[in-house]
Formats: sequence, structure tokens, C-alpha cells
Amino acid sequence: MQVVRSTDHRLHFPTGELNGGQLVRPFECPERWDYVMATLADHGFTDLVDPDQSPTGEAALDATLAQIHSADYLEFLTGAWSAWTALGRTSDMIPTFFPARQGADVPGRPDHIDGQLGWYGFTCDTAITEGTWSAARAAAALALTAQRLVSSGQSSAFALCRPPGHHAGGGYFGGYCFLNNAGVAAQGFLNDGADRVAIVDVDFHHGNGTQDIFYGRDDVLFVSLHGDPVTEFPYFHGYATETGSGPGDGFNANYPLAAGTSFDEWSAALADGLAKVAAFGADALVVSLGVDTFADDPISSFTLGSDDFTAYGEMLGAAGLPTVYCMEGGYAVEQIGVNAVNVLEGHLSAS
Ligand code: OKP
Ligand code: ZN
Repeated sequence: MQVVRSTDHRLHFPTGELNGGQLVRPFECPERWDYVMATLADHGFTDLVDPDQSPTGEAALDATLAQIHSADYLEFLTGAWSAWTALGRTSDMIPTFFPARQGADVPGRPDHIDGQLGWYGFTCDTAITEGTWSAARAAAALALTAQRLVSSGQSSAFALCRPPGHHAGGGYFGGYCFLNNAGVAAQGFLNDGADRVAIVDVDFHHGNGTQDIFYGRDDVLFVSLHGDPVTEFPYFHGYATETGSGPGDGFNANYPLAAGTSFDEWSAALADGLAKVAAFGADALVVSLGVDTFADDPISSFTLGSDDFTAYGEMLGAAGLPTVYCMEGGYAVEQIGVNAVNVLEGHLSAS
């Protein structure tokens, strides 16, 4: 399996994340990438590929991003840091003000950058820095490059995305995410001739951004297993009652699971989700691969052990579909390499 990666991820590393009322060192930190890379090397994943950042690659990325995100949001991300520094500010950008969404009828986007941060951001855990746009763009380029490898004949590929993407919606950032990397890969498959693409999100957190992007569409099936939003981030989405809208009704499947969920319960939900993928008749599969379902993850509450990742990788591989894996979360930093690589090895052994 080829691995698409870039050191550009290092351009994004905010000073702090607001967590439980304190500014703490971000859980989503650059050394996550180092651990995954080291474990890939140990396990013989030596076919490393750069993202396509040629002029044609960049043009393809722009065209695909425009199908996934709104033009005004992309423009905001591109120019946010200059608008911030134009005010003489030098620290990380953290949203402070939010529209009161319930019952509020906000006439439009404010002009001030502080208003725009709350317009486009939905959390205070996700700061924008000078290098954030470049890093987020490079991560999306990894996803698109991995998809192109698979559309051109590889059976699978792994995009080592950082920052992650599944909380980024068509017009918003948060939950450590800016651009929806998995959504870019799924759209890339469609653009290259697939009729139906499934996204299976195994990160501990609900992929609210991915759900939002594809909620009204019947060409992308979104399946997510996650901590019950009653008690877990992102809190406001991820309920089983969210099944899609309009033509997309029936093409969104959420599996909210209680804190303490064991691998037996978790894998039963995955089997159910994969049966939906098979019934859908997907031509390709994108996996939002967060390994924060691990028992020792510091911000999550499932109980998977490292061997369980191999077991569910086998389930994903047995689906027999051209597959792109996009890295999402995982914060037990020293174990995220082995957990992610176990999924990839399980996939390869079963496919
Ligand atoms: C991103 B991804 C819990 C802090 C939660 C947001 C978590 C974002 C997770 N104390 N902060 O889905 O792994
Ligand atoms: Zn997560």
C-alpha cells in the first residue's frame, strides 16, 4: 500500500487549545505524524509518495475543494492570517464570538475578522496560525493524490493527513479540522468516474463536517461510528435519527455508542455499517481513520486494544473495494502508529 505524506503538516501547530476552561498544549500535535511514519517504516510500508503539487495538481485540488467547500469559506481561510496581522495581532487566532444560532436570524457575515472567526468557526479548540492554510491545503492534496493513485489502479492507499478533516463542513472549521480531506477523496472518486462512494468514519468522534457536506446527496453514503453526542464532542450531531435529507435521505447512517463500548459492540456496529455499504453498491471506499477509539486515548472513552485495530482492518479489507484511508484523530501519541498501521495491515491481509 502506498503512503502519501508531506512534512508541510508541521506548518500547523498552534500554541494552545481551549479544553475544560484551560489553554493546554494541543492534543493534535506534530509528533503524531512522526510516530505513524516511524511505525510505517518498521512494518515495511516504504512506498512513500509526495502529494501532487504541480500546477495541474493544484488546479485539480482547487476544483475539488470548490465542490466540497463554499467559495467564501475558502477565501476566508486563505486570507485569515493577513486580516489578523493587519490588526497588529501576532498570537494564534482563536474564535471568541459566535452568532446565537437558536432562533437568531443573522443578516450576514460581519466584516471584522473577530466576527468572521465566529461565523466560520464552531469551536474554541482550533486555532489558526500563520501556516495553517498551507498545512490544511497540503493535507487535502494528500487525500486527492491518494484517491488518484487508487482510481488509476492501486487497490488502496493511505493519506497521512494532518490536520485532520472530518469536522470541517462546507463552510466551517473546528474540532482541529479546516478542510474535509475524506470529502475531497470521495469527490475525487466521483470526478474520476465512480457512481457511488462510501465514506466509513471510524474515528471516535462523529464526522459532523463530512455528514453535513453530503447530507443531501445520494452519490455518497456516509457511515459513522462514534461516541454518543449526548456526552461527547461534537455534541450537536451524530444522532441515529440523522439519516439524510431530500435525495440524500437514507444515505447517512450514524452509530452513536455509549462510553465504555467494547470491541464486540463496536465491531457489530461496523459490520452493520459495512452491510449498508455493500447494499449501496459503492464503487470505492474512503475510510476516515481516527484511532482515538483506543482504550488509552486521553480524550475518548472506547476500549479498543491494538489487536482490535488489525481485526477491523480485516473487516474493511474484506469489503473488497478500492480504498483510500485518510488519517483523522488519535491522541495516545506513542500508540497511534501501531494502531493505524494495524488497520492497514489488517486491510491488506483480507483484501
Ligand atoms: C478531533 B478528531 C475533550 C476535548 C475535545 C475536540 C475534539 C476534536 C477531535 N476534552 N476537543 O475527531 O479526532
Ligand atoms: Zn476524533
